[in-house]
Amino acid sequence: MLSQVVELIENKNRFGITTHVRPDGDGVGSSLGLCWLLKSLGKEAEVIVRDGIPASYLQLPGADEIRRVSEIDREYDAVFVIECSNVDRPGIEKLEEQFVVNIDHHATCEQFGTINWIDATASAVGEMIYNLCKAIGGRVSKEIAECVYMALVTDTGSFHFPNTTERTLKVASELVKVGVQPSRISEAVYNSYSWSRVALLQKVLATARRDESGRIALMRQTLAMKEETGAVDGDNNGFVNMPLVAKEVLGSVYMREVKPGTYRVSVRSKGPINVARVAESFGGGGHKNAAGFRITGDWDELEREIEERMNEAVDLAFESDPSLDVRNEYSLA
Ligand SMILES: [Mn+2]
Repeated sequence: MLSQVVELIENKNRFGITTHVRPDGDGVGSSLGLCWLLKSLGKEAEVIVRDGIPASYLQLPGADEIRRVSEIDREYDAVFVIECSNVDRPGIEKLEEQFVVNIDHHATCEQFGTINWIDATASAVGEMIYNLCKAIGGRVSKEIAECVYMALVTDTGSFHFPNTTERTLKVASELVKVGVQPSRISEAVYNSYSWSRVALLQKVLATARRDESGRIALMRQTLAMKEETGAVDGDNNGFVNMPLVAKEVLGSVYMREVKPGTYRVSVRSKGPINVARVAESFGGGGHKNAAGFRITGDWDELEREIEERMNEAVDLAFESDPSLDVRNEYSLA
């Protein structure tokens, strides 16, 4: 918990910080924010990751110093592992031999660290890094603020998602107070892609359809689409959310072929519909409204199965609260 993390930082000096493979805004922002905090306290710290950092996050202060490694190759007093469900998620060998500090905001996270600080009420790990900074008596520098703000913006979908709380906005406000320019961070996150994202979106959206109920939208991305457009990892960020702009769509399924016969599936939902359960039933996981899994088999067959589970999830939401009109909940009229 937090007090153990504070004590550790006060008593030790050399720290590594890492996050999951294919790092996202919370992973990179929180890692860099923590790194700036540790340095401001006179500690030695560095961020190490297995994969490359997407271009939008490379604009964060300190991002150019992130070191790519496949195994632990230096001596640390402790290694912070940011938002990982288990110790293998960073994809870094010998990590399990380290003094590991597990920091996450997912309730489903395994207690794999020597110290585990899990706060499922935090919108992003970034919010926890801000709390840590306050708890340890650190100053929220502009660098820390920019990194933490990036984490908040990306994990809350620009403060759209249900994990956005009063506390999230309060923290964001504090970050702006110390110099964060929200428009600059948003530009970096949302308007810094290559044209390949537009080209890929065109092809993926062309496959969008609704199931018979009209409540579930489904989209596909083939390996060929990625090749033809020259798309890179990250170009498809957020595609899964797009069908949800239609009021009548309550759930969205986005299947992308990662190798012939194998698909990464992202599922999204509105309000009380729990798609984490859908993902879990296929061996994956996530949050109530945003989850994912990996699956192998016949594309059409798998899609039908997923479609069925998604409809079950919608039905369950209605059943558990008969007074609920999921459609009307999203109507402002
Ligand atoms: Mn997160």
